[in-house]
Amino acid sequence: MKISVVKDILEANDRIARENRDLFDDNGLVVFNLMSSPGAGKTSLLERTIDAMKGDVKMGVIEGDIQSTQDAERIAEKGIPVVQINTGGACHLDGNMIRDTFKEFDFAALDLLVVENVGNLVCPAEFQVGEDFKAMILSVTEGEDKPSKYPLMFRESKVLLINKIDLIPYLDISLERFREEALKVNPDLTIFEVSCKTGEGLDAWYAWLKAQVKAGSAA
Ligand SMILES: Nc1nc2c(ncn2[C@@H]2O[C@H](COP(=O)(O)OP(=O)(O)OP(=O)(O)O)[C@@H](O)[C@H]2O)c(=O)[nH]1
Ligand SMILES: [Mg+2]
Ligand SMILES: [Zn+2]
Repeated sequence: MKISVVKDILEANDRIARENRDLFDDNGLVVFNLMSSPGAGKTSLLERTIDAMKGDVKMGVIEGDIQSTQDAERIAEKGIPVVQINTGGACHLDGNMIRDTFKEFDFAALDLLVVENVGNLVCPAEFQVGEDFKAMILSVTEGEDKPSKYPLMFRESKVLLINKIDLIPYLDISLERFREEALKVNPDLTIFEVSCKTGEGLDAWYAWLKAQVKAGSAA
């Protein structure tokens, strides 16, 4: 007897992610998967981005954390639809977890859905969730060696935000080297140097993101 085996978890996940993607496309929804190590500034970036998009782009957010609803509460303060996923230990989101949130959203009423992944610089990059693109944040306190030591997320991402540039005066680092090291791993990265504390550099990110939403919903 021939026994068929789903070759691996990633293959099964890719299938669910493709179904998610079809549903997003049917609703003209642009979706990105926001990843970084814990505390690099994902929720801070979203708080500012929601304010900047108001009136132009209708946003929703899925928050992924091992436990707690703190990030979803921060997003809910902004008055947009948000769902918290608690993975209960798993250190990344997968397609199935994202699918489980669908009943909570009215996708037809949204233009942009952001998935804030679990803070982790490694395996979130391995799991598609149905996104149009991946975005990542590297904060300047993490060090210029991170792209070469944790290359997958840098390779998989379309856009990199180098965050916390307001802290540079207190650190012994070179912003230029951050850029170079990231581009060595992925020469196609679009890079923004920003501070989610002061707002520096974020206007360019908002403009870029609005252009993505416009192009994506027209496609
Ligand atoms: N100085 C400085 N602090 C920042 C900046 N962006 C975020 N922070 C601070 O960094 C800490 C973590 O920020 P969050 O936005 O919660 O980070 P996160 O990536 O969402 O964290 P997790 O969801 O737990 O992985 C908070 O204390 C923020 O106020 C920045 O640009 N400059
Ligand atoms: Mg967060
Ligand atoms: Zn994981």
